[in-house]
Amino acid sequence: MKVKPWTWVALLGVAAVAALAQMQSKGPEIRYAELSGTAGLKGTAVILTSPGGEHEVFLRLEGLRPGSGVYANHIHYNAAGNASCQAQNGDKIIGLANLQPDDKGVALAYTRLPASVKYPEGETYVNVHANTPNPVGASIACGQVEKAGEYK
Ligand SMILES: [Cu+2]
Repeated sequence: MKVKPWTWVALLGVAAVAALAQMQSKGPEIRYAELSGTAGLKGTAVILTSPGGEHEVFLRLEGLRPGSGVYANHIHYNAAGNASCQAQNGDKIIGLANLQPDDKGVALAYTRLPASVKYPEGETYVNVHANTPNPVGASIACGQVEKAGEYK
């Protein structure tokens, strides 16, 4: 029997999906958030959870005022699993490294969290807080965390 060309395309497709699934089984679980906020603040958070359960959080925020100090930021969640930026109802937090803008107003922070920190169930968001008048003030930038991929 002669195999039609489209059959090969389909088989290659299946092989590619299987290969990707194989790769994902060894890779980290990936979450991300697109942050936006007051006065043109915007940024991105990427949260990698290794198969061993450790987390690495990369956060970049631009639009801060150069020389304006350090900014507290956290992953927020709650017991109901419905934490949202809009509601600002994530009353439980995982602390992240402070953000400090460079001379262009861009801040980068990297945080490693041990496997003993379980990533919260349900909805979570990354919140950056004002640093005046209190060291941890109101939200100035926020992004809802989405899941980009996970190993099975
Ligand atoms: Cu917070």
